[in-house]
Amino acid sequence: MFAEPSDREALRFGENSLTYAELHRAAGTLAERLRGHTRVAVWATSTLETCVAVVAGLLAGVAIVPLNPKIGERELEHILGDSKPDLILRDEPVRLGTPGAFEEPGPETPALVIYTSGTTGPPKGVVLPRRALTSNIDALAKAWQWTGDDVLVHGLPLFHVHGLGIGILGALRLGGSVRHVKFSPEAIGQELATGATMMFGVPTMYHRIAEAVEQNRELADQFRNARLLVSGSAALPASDHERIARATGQGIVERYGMSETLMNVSMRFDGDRRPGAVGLPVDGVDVQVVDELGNDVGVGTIGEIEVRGPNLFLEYLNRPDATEKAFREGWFKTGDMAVRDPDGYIRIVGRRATDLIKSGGYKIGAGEIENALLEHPAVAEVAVTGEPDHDLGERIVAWVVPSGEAPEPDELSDHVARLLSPHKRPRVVRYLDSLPRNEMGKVLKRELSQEDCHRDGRWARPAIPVTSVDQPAELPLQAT
Ligand code: MLC
Ligand code: AMP
Repeated sequence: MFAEPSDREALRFGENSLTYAELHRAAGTLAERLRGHTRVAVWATSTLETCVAVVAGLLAGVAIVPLNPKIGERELEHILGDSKPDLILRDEPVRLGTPGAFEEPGPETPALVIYTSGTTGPPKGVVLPRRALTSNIDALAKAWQWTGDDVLVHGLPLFHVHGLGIGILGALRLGGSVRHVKFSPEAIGQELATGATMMFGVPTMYHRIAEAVEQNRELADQFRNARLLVSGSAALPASDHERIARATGQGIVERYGMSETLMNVSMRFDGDRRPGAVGLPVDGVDVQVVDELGNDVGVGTIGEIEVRGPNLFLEYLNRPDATEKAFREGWFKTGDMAVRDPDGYIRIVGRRATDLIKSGGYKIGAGEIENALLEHPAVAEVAVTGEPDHDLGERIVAWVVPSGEAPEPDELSDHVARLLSPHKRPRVVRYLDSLPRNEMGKVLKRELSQEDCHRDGRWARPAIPVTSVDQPAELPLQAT
């Protein structure tokens, strides 16, 4: 699964690094302890220790459950209760012992369990087998001409498939190096100026890079020298793509993926880097765009993306119902809506579910935030929506009917951060007298975001002035 031991640097986090030889010893030593277990949770701080623990799990054939180190109490309780890990590793010291040999586990052996949000309820554990990772990394290596000579820099969290599954494990399989930084355009630029050849990031990061390189010629030149910049996890706005191209000469390579499928579609290193598109299916992955009946919609018509191939997950842990519902005749239904250009290039145009929010590249379910907010004594009713945001792609908005006096928005925001995760906190909190509902009592969320709905009086004006946590200047809602 991984490149052979050698003196090449495998991983670097700030001052700390490990060669492939050291990584094999460190991971092998820990793997001895993991042998025989089924699942092990790892407190996925952005450290060498996390990478060693994940590699150890893979050596021992034990599934790793990475935990967001900032996870809140309710979410942690859910993940531990659902995945029932045999062990939880936290800041496990790196020990360079002399481990024995490990037999390569079979391709269907679970490798990672990644928790991902749905529209309602708590996150589901996506069980990814080894063959999904190996086949997908090899397909991406081909698409991006990614080799052991590359040095990847990224500042992504290590509890999702982007930063961990493809970022760390991809480089380690191909024999290249990874340098992990706390994300800032300057930190990435610094690495690109000193040997890093490629970068992975989410669109929020590229938006911040676009702003920074336009102001700073030296930084722009650092990005100009990169071999490859890859964006994914959410749609990269064509405007940011173009701004970066103008300032640095780099056309960003976009790819489209999911926790359940890893990477499905990507631009090629030597192909057209068309702003607003995600490219062509990667090797070995079948992609179709279909209508409600499962028929191919053809060129230029919007349909849902369905995927089939060795990149797919095994199941949602403990959720056979959800697993079954996610497939149609062997095809995984992504819920993403797309159109195909005449040359096969795919453009993602939206999502089937409005209750899924992508903020900063994180997928967040409206339902889990609503449930968390309803636990707050000052919240009588609530609806959560996503609103366009230049920086985050979408920002989380909570529409709250207070049970008495409305609390400070920060209090509700912190409440969600504490219960779930900081990235799931509402960025804007708005108070209303009531929520618009249909005859069945279901909240009509689309009406919440339509500006004219308060003009036509279908929902009451805010009980107190509209209040924003993060972006007071941008609020469109001015009740009259
Ligand atoms: C803020 N913070 C709080 C808080 N408010 N902590 C506790 N309580 C509160 N109320 C902290 C945060 O933890 C964070 O700490 C810091 O303040 C800033 O928080 P933020 O505002 O949420 O971060 P932001 O600057 O917006 O981050 C932007 C970002 C981040 C782009 C760096 O969103 C990010 O890392 N995104 C990547 C998501 C990702 O990897 N997705 C891939 C999913 S896989 P600190 O210490 O962190 O600064 C997938 C499939 C595929 O989608 O195709 O890839
Ligand atoms: P996650 O569940 O966190 O793995 O997020 C997967 C989702 O991210 C997909 O279903 C898409 O909605 C979205 N996504 C990933 N990459 C892209 C992309 N390049 N363009 C648009 N959406 C993307």
